[in-house]
Amino acid sequence: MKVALITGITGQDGSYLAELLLSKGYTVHGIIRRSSVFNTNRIDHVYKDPNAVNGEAQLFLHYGDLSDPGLLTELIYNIRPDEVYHLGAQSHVRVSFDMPEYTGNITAMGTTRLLEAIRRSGIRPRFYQASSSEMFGAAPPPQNEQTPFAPQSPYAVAKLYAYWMACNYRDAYGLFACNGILFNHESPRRGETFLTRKVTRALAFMLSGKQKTVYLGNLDAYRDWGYAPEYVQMMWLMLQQDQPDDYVVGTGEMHSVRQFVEDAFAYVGIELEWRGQRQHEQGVVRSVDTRWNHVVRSGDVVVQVLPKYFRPTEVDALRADITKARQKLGWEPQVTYRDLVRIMVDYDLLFEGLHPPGEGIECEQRLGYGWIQQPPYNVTGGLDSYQRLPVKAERQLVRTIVELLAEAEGKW
Ligand code: NAP
Ligand code: G4F
Repeated sequence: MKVALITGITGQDGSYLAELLLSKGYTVHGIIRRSSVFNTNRIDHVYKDPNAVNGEAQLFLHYGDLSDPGLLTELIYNIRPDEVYHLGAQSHVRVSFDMPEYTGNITAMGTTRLLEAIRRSGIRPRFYQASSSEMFGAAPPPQNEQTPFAPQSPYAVAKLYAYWMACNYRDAYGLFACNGILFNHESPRRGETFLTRKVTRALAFMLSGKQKTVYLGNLDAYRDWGYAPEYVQMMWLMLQQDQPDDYVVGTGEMHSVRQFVEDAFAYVGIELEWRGQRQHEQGVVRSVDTRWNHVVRSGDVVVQVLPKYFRPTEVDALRADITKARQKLGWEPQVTYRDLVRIMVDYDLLFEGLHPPGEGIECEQRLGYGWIQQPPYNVTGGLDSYQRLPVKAERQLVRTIVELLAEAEGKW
């Protein structure tokens, strides 16, 4: 039975990866940060208390931090992992301009500390480095493994340093180290301050009468947005190859921020039009489905652009050239951009206790990600309380909603 260690297990990707590895029979160890409030809500549903359940626990959590080299060495030495997935990072690009030194300390130096912990321990796990398409920065799309890097933020510079450290430990010490250069990937578990989730969550809040307007930055950047659960499968696959290598993973499609906003609103029957200039633009409701006109009306300003959300230097356009991953790993993304918008809106509506259109949930079920458990949120009382329903009840609730939707459409 293989043993894996995941840094960043409480994050979006870490939580999906933990579920994937558990479904493959791995024993999974994760590093979590001490926090004054619970920060494990993305993985609570797969955690079994090792003290309470005889022999059943396969997921073990350890306090630690990427700033603490001694502890990292101790953890590697004691856990003796076969595979290390290094996902922990200060991962927010805009925040990295506010905290450049901290971002360098955690995102760049944290990687060196972990690599050194591995080297000094004498244990030789396979190593996955969570590299980012942000490293391509100003390089025009499409970007692939040969594209010269041109980072545009402290985050991207830190990730580039970490990328080269992983390459160096591969060349210098023969470590089986792989860089997954992943383009943006999203899900209902995406952090609430990243663009896609900020929009779909705000939309759900508007439809439940809790919010009037969402405040955004640059609407004219383009991103290659994919579905996170598919991307963690690629992380695992990279470490199962005969030789270590670096791979670009994306969908090969790109869309603007503006389009994402329009498509999310259009999916629930709200049409937008844009007024004003770049840094002060507004998204105004042109028409609205009668279902929502008790909370949203024609003429409402639902999007307001604010200069403070612009970045000092922006990455204008990212689109992956996935030829290598397609040829060597058989990568073919299943969830399209259109599906992704629908999945995220459906779940955020569900989390707000609203009846979602359901095409996204249906798509997710059709594609059969059997290893994903339903998102660990309170689906009845909204995101505010974060009280959990038992997992079975959550699954039942989602199933019931899907059945009701199908029935309503005469498909049953
Ligand atoms: P995320 O949701 O922001 O998760 C980041 C994780 O890192 C969290 O578990 C966080 O812990 C942990 N972390 C932060 N600072 C830490 C520290 N000082 N010590 C230990 N752990 C720390 O990010 P994600 O979207 O899952 O992304 C996973 C990785 O892939 C990141 O390295 C990210 O930069 C990279 N990446 C992401 C994308 C994407 O589109 N999602 C694309 C390319 C690369 P807390 O929960 O306690 O905050
Ligand atoms: O969702 P974002 O914050 O993601 P960004 O900056 O592309 O970074 C994400 O993807 C990277 C992979 O390429 C990861 F490495 C990184 O860790 C992270 O997961 O912003 C997407 C776009 C940007 O162009 C941004 O300027 O949306 C634009 N945007 C416009 N208004 C906004 C907002 N982004 C955020 N977060 N918040 C806004 O209000």
